[in-house]
Amino acid sequence: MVKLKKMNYRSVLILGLGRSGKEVGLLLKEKGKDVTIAETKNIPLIFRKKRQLEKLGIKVSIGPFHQNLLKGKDLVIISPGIDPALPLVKKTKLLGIPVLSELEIASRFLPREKIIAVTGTNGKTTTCFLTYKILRENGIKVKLAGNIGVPLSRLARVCHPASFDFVITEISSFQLETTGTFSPHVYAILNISPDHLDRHLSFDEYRKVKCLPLLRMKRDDVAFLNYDESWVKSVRGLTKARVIFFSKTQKLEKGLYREKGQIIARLEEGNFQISLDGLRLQNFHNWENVLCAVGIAILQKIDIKSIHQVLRSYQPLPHRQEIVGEVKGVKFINDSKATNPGSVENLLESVEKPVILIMGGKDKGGDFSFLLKNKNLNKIKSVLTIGETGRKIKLTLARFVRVVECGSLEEAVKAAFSLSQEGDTVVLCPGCSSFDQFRSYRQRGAIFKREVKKLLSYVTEKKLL
Ligand code: UMA
Ligand code: ADP
Repeated sequence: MVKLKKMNYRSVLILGLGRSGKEVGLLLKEKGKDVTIAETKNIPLIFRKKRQLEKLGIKVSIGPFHQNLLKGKDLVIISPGIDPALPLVKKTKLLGIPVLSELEIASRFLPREKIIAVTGTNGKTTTCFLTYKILRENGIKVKLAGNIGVPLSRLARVCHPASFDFVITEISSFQLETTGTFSPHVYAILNISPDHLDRHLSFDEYRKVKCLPLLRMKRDDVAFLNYDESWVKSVRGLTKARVIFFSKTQKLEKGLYREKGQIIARLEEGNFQISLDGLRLQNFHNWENVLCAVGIAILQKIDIKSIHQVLRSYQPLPHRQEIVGEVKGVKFINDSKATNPGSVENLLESVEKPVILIMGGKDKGGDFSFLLKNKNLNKIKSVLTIGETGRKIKLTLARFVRVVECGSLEEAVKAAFSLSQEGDTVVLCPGCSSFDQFRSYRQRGAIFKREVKKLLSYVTEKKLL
């Protein structure tokens, strides 16, 4: 018998009518709550959603977030994109009305022993997909949800808990920030580097948020922690859960590590070795994703041979160091999902020199001066900037490398090609999110690929090859 947490609130206000707001609204309406959703954007899509939801008895208010919205409400739920520092959210707290995230609410309607959650600054999506594939291909009934794209509240609404064994949930700091009880059965922290500092007060605050589930987990839960990162390693003391370390750089007495083309696992479940022959996820940073996914699979008693097979057949996801092609001996790579400064460092670790970087996008408070201390700085031949952070990146890096402000991605691709020579690599590695100029990192990556194709057909037509 599955035990779920209580949800005594009667009249709720949800802020934000994106995917999360809509799904948590539908979930709570089905549970008999009085639901109002408020959204500030007055665009046709929002009006369409309003009409749809009002037919189902959900009230939708479009316009500025006004204090009146709080009248009669005993709970406010915020979408991940809603900053808790907004005046209305602050007012809510002052009035003593609880503020919780969509993730918190969704998790109250799901059995915690079925939740496997993955967080970290980079590698979440890759790890979630890989874990999902290994489990699914071994007959485990598994779902994917969370920051990866499908709000967890959708799963809580449309899937009966008996219809799946586990849900692999990608977790962002935005979703965790306003949780009160969220506590998965398995929780992995892949790595931590500064990100989202336009929203979290400091790097320290961001890290604290990532620890919240650890504080709530129980003895029979499992936390996977990256042994290579001193801070991630240090949080082991915060949890009652069993801790399993993984390391891509050193041998561990207990845990999972990589040694001479093999994964070695030394766990309570036994000692295992998996050959990494033929694995496509070969970049150094991907090892932590692979180690973590393998650890989770071993806990589920999945046969080592099957894990090996899935690892070998796994195709890396697009927009993550994706090779697009070559034009006149210049290689083009799409790393549009590199949305924070740390992921630029990972890219530099993976590529050979000389590299021409296309960087920039929405300013998330990231500090690019770290690149000046990076041991791979000399791999960068030039930087071409796009978007909101173009000037900031130029001011930071221009004394050390050639930086050209291009504004648009189309211009940056052309400029990169004209500055390149045979043997160079051009990488779209923004280090910033995409929302200043694009709908998503996917659209940004797709435009980059389109522009590279255009270049290729141009040089082919003109017989420049
Ligand atoms: N809004 C207002 N007033 C405001 C601010 C926002 O009305 O003052 C509205 C917006 O107009 C929008 C809604 O609130 O309609 C906000 O929705 P949202 O941004 O939370 O979007 P969702 O569609 O619910 O998507 C969220 C995650 N978005 C963010 O974290 C910003 C998605 O992660 C996630 O896939 C989805 O829930 C399902 O769980 C995206 C993301 O960029 C991919 N995540 C960040 C990242 O990966 O770095 C954390
Ligand atoms: P996330 O979901 O956390 O954004 P992704 O798997 O989508 O992670 O990868 C995002 C970016 O980070 C890509 O540029 C990818 O090459 C890089 N990356 C993937 N895994 C890791 C890792 N473990 N450490 C650092 N960077 C990583």
